[in-house]
Amino acid sequence: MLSKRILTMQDLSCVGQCSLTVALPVLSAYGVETCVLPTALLSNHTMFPKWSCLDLTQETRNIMKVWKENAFKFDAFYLGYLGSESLTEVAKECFKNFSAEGAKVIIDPAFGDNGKLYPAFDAGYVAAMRKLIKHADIILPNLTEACFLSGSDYRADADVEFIQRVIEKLSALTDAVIVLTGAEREGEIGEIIYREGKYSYVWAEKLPVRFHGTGDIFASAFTAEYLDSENFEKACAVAGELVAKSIKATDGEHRYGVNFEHVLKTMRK
Ligand code: PXL
Repeated sequence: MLSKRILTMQDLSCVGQCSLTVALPVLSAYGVETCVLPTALLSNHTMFPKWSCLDLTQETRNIMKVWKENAFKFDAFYLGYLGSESLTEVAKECFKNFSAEGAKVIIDPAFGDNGKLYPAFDAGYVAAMRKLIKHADIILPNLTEACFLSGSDYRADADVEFIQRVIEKLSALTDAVIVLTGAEREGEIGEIIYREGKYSYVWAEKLPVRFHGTGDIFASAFTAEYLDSENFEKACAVAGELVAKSIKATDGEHRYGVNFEHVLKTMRK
């Protein structure tokens, strides 16, 4: 079996599961050969009171120079938290130089939640992401990111109708399939998928707790399942189930992430 080789581009946070420390184990467990382009090295993710951050823009350019000499190509790119505007330019260079034929670009904008930007970001980063998503085949924004990208006011009590209006505004900026994550309706949470002017929906039971890092688990499992089946609804259902099982397996300090390791372990035959 010829497997797909993907490149994931996101930060490496040493403490607090997110980004690469989630993407690598999840993608491997789902059988996807994964290469990495680390965008930044952080002491921990930015939901802790303090953090250090080394932006790796310069080193990514050194890495890409050698990759060119080695003629590396990837079947898909999966992007999460990058960290700075210059890294969105690096991402574009990456797509241009290292795409195998028919390569897919999947972008999780990963810059905010609950109506707010993450601490490291500002309007300039949102504007850079707005340009980057033009290069995507699939984007995975939550409602906060969809609102910032489309210039809509965020509403914590958003219903499906409101979310669809935001999605339609966002669709003016990109031809990508939009998979809006974390949509809510009575007692349920799920994804609203907007593809070629049509909607589909994947709903599951809403759990009464929220944990940091679940967006990255969702995006990683979605990517793995989508590359295998090319079925958006199935990819959302599989990813949503991994998140729900991981939340159920978790007790303890929320900022450290959910116990997805336990779920991956129980996937062993
Ligand atoms: O999970 C998103 C994420 C990824 N990487 C870093 C973060 C966050 C969210 O706060 O701080 C460094």
